[in-house]
This record gives sequence, structure tokens and C-alpha cells, in this order.
Amino acid sequence: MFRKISLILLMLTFAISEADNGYNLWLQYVQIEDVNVRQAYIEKLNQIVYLNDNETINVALDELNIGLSGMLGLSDVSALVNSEKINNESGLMLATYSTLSDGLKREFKSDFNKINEEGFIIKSVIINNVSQIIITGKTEVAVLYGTFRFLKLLQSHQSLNNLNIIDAPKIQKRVLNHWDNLDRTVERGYSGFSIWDWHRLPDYLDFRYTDYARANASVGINGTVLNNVNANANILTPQYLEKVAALAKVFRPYGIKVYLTARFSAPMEIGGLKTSDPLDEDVISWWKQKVKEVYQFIPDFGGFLVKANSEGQPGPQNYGRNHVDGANMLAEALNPFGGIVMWRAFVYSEHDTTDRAKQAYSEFVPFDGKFKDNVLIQVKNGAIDFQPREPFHPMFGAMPKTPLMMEFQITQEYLGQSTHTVFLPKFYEEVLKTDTYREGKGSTVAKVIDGSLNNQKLTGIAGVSNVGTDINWTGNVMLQANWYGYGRLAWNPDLKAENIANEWIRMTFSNDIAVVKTIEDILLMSHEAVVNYMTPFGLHHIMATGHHYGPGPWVANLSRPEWNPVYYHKADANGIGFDRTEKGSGATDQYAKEVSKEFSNLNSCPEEYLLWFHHLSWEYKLKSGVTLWDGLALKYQEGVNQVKQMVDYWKSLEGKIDQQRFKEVEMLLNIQLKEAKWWRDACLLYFQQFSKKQLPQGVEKSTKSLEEFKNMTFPFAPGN
Ligand code: GCV
Repeated sequence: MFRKISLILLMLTFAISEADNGYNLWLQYVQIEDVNVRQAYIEKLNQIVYLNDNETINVALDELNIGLSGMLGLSDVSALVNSEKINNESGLMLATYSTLSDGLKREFKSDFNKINEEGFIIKSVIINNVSQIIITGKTEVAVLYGTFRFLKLLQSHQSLNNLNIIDAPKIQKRVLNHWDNLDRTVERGYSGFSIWDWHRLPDYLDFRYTDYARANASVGINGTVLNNVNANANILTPQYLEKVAALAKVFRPYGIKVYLTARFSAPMEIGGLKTSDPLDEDVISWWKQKVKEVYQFIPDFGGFLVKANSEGQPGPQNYGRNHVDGANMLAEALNPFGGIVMWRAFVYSEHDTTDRAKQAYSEFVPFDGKFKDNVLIQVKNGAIDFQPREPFHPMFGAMPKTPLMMEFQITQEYLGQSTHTVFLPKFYEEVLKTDTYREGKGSTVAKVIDGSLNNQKLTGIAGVSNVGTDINWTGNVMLQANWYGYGRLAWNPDLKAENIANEWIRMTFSNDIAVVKTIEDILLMSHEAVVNYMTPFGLHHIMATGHHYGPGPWVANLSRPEWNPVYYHKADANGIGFDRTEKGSGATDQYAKEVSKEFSNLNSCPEEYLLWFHHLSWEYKLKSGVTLWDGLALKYQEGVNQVKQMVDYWKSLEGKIDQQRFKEVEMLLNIQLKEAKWWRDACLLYFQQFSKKQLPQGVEKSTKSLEEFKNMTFPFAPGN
């Protein structure tokens, strides 16, 4: 059958939209203003041919329909045709390898050798003297990824001539972690409630589920853990599995697998057993049976994510067993179905008096090589907890016989939540490119994660989602860039944050050079700004209690010592900082010797980690020649100045982007400026009690007293 739809140019006039609520994320597909650019694209797209009849190819065609009709002002773009029926007109062809003609198979052979199952090729070829653009890959999902990449070319106004794009993901499991509870609250969520409407599932399928899948597939995210790591066992009951299955069905065509968190005590809580001991025969067979049941509901279920023996969650240690016993028991149950276990290494105990930063390494590294092949150990980027800046976790590279997956936090628990604009790919990039030196120079964290350093067979990366029911998904349109950027780095951890920012802006806001440059400047300075006004020079965990919103360096009364900010900054009359050298907690010893030496030695320790690894006197001379006290105060001020700059840059965009998003971001940036000053003033007043020094020139004085800051409370702060 051949159906060619003529592409009708709609005479739409371009205008900057007055009200863009941000719902369409980076898949805006606004009409391309320049009629010549539009016409050049249209001439290349006289027909769309697809060679596979498959639900994934159908969603690729749907996306082309939305994208091309929007950007080119075309009416119905859908078309279908068999391979033999390519018309004598230029066009676009979607095809998996198996459906390509023998000639094309030969032509593409070497390209196919360069890609994996999810990799794609976008190539201009001549067939019957007519130029065609072919999007191909080994699987339908690869073709879908290629389709999104093709649309991006148009979204960013690039040429369609002589295309030759070959790209494949470097990491296998690219997942989002939702810390979503079954009552729809989201732990550390600042964008409304959970998008999973559990009560109305499975029969009511919110249109958001499809748009969520489109957004993820557009950046190559291929898995989603639907529920909180602080887990509720009910998710594993048939009542909920039916709902999970309905979501999995929506996501399947987009190449997205569903995962769940497994509460370790589920055999007792929903199974009626007397124990959840991982070595108990009844427990083992309960999990086997449960996993079988899960696969009956969701045949392509991805597996379990587990937080065990951490912050009060149950785990194998409750029965005198260890992480290996727990993870392997679940892995064995999942193995026959191809499922995996993502076992978290975020562990620390109030009964362990050693430095919290050392505990995960001490607990896990001795188990290297002991986990089953379908277990990934999920490690946070740093050893404490998603701080504005942290040195990389010493576990990376330290377990060569175990696949480690990265856990980044996209939601901004410790970074001003959904109010502050912080472009996180800049920080992710910083972590990924750091050299662990575990196998000599060049052993970057990225190579640990993509498995190339130690030839891992299984690889993964997780991002704790910032998505919620807010109309713009992330509570602040600027933070959509973090979801996007996480996905791009999960696909290729060697990408540059700068390029990610550039493409996101073009897709989300505009291709106008002035707009692109301005927003790029804001994004690229934003991470350094937040570090400066919150936690300069390696300070960490000095946020207010519980909700972690705003400063709380004075907090000293919490039941667990390592929950108190004073545990981390250790400010006193002699100075400030946590000594983690061999003279202190010895945490530096957990790194490879080159790194350990670099961090331990004051001459080589990067100043951004100074107080993470050293306790230094207020008089300590920084590289700039000023004292630590003056330097600290100047950094806080610099952070405020940077936000002022961000506000000014943003103001220059008025009239150049739609009014709604302009106004929303403007208001949020103004709050950010107010709160940057709050951070500066509260922290400096507090630390000044110990340093007993005046503020250096150039640092603005607080208009409030320390007491006033201490008395501020936020009883209903979100996400707590
Ligand atoms: C889901 C931090 C957060 C907790 C979170 C925990 C974790 O401690 O404050 O809300 O719990 O990390 O990652 O498990």
C-alpha cells in the first residue's frame, strides 16, 4: 500500500507567543520564522516512508507529524509506503536494518558496525537518482531515537544536506528515579505532586504519561523507577501491579522500561511471612513467586531498585546478613526474566562514629566481585549527599569487578529547590570528567560509569527526577534543562555542558543568536553562583533542617550527629572545615594515591574543595593572597553578584521570548537574588562569631541580625 500525503504549506504568520506555559518542554516545534529555511526543509521532505509496521515506528511517525506540521506549517504529515514503493521524490525513510534493501545494507555495513542495539544512523543517500534521508538502526527504538535527533536538526535550524550522523548510547540503563509516594506526595519534589495518578489507574490514562514518555525518549532515557526508594510494599500487590502494567504499556513503544523499588520487608508486610531474612527458604521462594507475578503483569519489567539499611529502611542487616546476601537473593529471582537489581550504596549509620563520608566505601568495597552479574551498585555522585558541589565519590573506580552506576539528583533538594535556576549538567560534567586514577591517568568517572574502564557488561546511570504535576513539569521552566541535560549525559557522558545548554535553548526558547547567547550565559554561570552563595570552598551540608531550604549552619541539636551542619563545617575560633586528611578522618585515603595526595596537600588541593578536606585557620592565605575569612566573605558576595548578573541578563530578553515564560523566570530569579543575599548574610553573620573579623571591602552588610535568620521557619516547605 502506498499513501503519499502532499505537504500543504499553511500560511501561518509567525509571532512570539504571548502565553507559553512551558508544557511542551524542549519539544516546542514552533513554526520556523524564515520562509526560506522552511522551504528548504519542505523540499527535502516530499514523502515519508517507513518500512516497519510497529508501534514504536508509529510513535516516531506521530512525532514527525507533530514536529513537521508545527515547524514547517504543514498539514497531515503521516504517510506510509512499502520499501519497493519509494516514489521518485526526495523524502525521509524510517527503517530498521532488517528491512533495508540489500544494496542499502551493503552501503551501511560499516556504520552498523559502529552502533549498538539503540544506536542510529541518519544519512543522506541517492536512490533512483533522488536524494533520500534514511533514519535507521538495529531496532525500532533506535529509529525512534534517530527520529528525535532528526527533528532536533530542524528545531535548531541545521542543514539537511549530506547528513551523516552516527550515534549510539554509551550507557545501557539510563533511568529516572521518582521519589514518588503512593499518596502522590513526592519526597524532595518541588514541582507539585506525583504525575502518577494511582487512584485512577489503570483505567484512566492521563495524557501526561504519553508526553512524559515522548520527552524521555527524545533524550534517550530508557527506564523509569516509578516509586520512592523509601518504599511502600503495596506497590508489589496485584492491585498496584495492574496500575504499573498500564503505565508500562504507555511507555513501551517509547523504549522505556518500568522498574519498581522493592521494600526489603515486603515478605512480612504483604506476604504474611515471619521474617524477611534473605537466606530464609520461604523468603527466597516468596520473592521468586512475586517476581514471576510481576512479569505476568509486565513482561518487560526492568527490575528492582533497593535502598536497604539506610536511613531506617529495612535490609539484610536486620537479620545479620549483608548487602551481597540481599542483592543476590533478589538478583536470582529476577535473573530468569532478564531483570536487574540496582542496589544503592547510600548508607551511613548513627552507630558508626567514623566520618560519614567514609562509610559507604568501607561497607561496599570489600564486597567487590561478590555480586551477581545482574546487580548494579548505585552510587551517589559524592560521598555525602547531593551537595551543591562535592568531590567525586571514592567508590568510583574502587570496585573494578562490580558494575557501579551513577546516581545524580536532578531535583534540587540542596540547591534552592525549584525556585533557583541552577544548570546541573555543568556540575554533572565536572564529576564525570574527573580522573579517579584507579587504572592510571585518564580513568575518569565517565569511564567507570560507561563500563569502559573495567570492561563491565552491565552499565547504568540514574537521575532523581524533578518532574511533577506543575503545568511546566519542573516548577521552573529553566530547570527543564536539567531533565534534558541529564538525559543527554546519560546517553553520552562525554558531552559538553555548553553544547547541551545551546541545543536545549534552541529547542525550548529560540534560535535567535542574542537569546541563545544570553540564556547560555545565565545557565553556564548558574552552578558556580549557587556554590558561591551557599557553600563556597567546599563547605557542605549547612542547609536548614529537614526541608534543606535556606541556610542553617547553626543547627546543632539533631539526634544524629551527622545530621547537624556543625558536624560538617566545624567552625570555631581556630578556623573552619572538616579535616579529612590522614591527620583527620583519613577519608582522603579512600581515593587512588594520586588523588589522595592531591586532596591532602594544601598546595594541590583545588580551592573549591578546600574546606571539604581541611580545617584551616581564618588567617590561612588563599591563592589570591587574601585570608580565608576575607576570601569566604568575598565568595558569598560573588555569588550574590552573579545572581544579579543573571537577573540583568534575563531582563534583556523581554519581548524576545514569550511573555509568560519571561515573567515566570523573572520572578523566580528575583527570589533567587533575595535568597542568595539571605544565604550570604546568614552564613557570614554566623561564621563571624568565630572569626571575629570585619567584612572585607566590597561585601555588603546584612540588614538583619543572626537571631532573625535563626528564627525563620518554613513549616510547610514542600518535598519534606
Ligand atoms: C529518599 C537524602 C534525602 C532523603 C532521601 C535520601 C536517599 O537523605 O534527604 O529524602 O530519601 O537522601 O537518597 O535515600
